[in-house]
Amino acid sequence: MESLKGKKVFITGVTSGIGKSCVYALAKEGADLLISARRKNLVDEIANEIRSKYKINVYPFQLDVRNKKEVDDAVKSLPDEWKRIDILINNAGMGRGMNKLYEDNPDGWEEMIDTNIKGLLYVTNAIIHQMVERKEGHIINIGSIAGHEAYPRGAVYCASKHAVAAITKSLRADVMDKNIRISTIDPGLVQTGFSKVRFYGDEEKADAVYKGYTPLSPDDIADAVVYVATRPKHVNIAQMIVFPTAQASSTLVHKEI
Ligand code: NDP
Ligand code: 8X3
Repeated sequence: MESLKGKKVFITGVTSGIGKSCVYALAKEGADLLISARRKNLVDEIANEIRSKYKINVYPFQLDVRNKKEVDDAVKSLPDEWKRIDILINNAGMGRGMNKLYEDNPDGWEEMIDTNIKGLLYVTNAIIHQMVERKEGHIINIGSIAGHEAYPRGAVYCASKHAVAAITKSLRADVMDKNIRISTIDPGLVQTGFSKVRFYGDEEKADAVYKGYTPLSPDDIADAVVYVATRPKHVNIAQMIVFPTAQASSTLVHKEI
């Protein structure tokens, strides 16, 4: 097992769910963390808490991954001691709506494509050059089972996560001679803020997604992230699908209600 002590880990989307759990799990391992999301007040709160609890170095900043200039500027203006990033966790992502394509709101398509595909590309591009130069680094994408299966009422979300899967595979081939690991962790149902965002704030609809079975918790995925990040340098966990025990596919979930 490789230690994460003092490693610089850049994480997007840390104010909720999987990203937030990753912050705490990696802080516990002694990593130094560059943490970001759009809600800067929440990023700052988390930074203060983990600084005092885990005695690690933390660099909090505001970042909307959809904005290429903001992403490039944020990475370019990192203080020297934060410029060398060992691990990037592309976590920021979202779903909008669950409707038949012909009844869906195209505004949500833009948001999903801009965040899940273009945002991931912008952040990856801003950070990978220094990894290529140093011939060292690890990028862990948070994909989804929706990147393996296409389910009804999920065309654009599934398309965005299929894109993440394709980018992950191509990029792995692009940097296999550069000692850079590219991994994807692809969860099934995880109880986070995801469904509330997907259903535009409708808590009843969101809660129903997780009723009748035990969903994954974001800590379960953070645990997987720590596992993937701590393998010996010659070991790349290329892809990891993680389901709750009651889930067998995107559409097969055993619910007792
Ligand atoms: P949450 O809604 O709980 O968290 C999403 C995080 O992403 C928030 O911190 C949010 O912060 C951030 N975010 C959203 N849009 C942007 C943006 N444009 N720029 C920067 N940060 C952004 O959802 P999850 O934790 O569940 O989602 C995390 C990842 O996991 C996503 O990629 C999602 O697709 C994936 N996933 C989730 C599953 C689930 O069942 N929950 C299953 C499979 C994959 P802020 O609003 O402050 O910017
Ligand atoms: C989120 C999980 O299966 O609801 O990626 O799309 S799913």
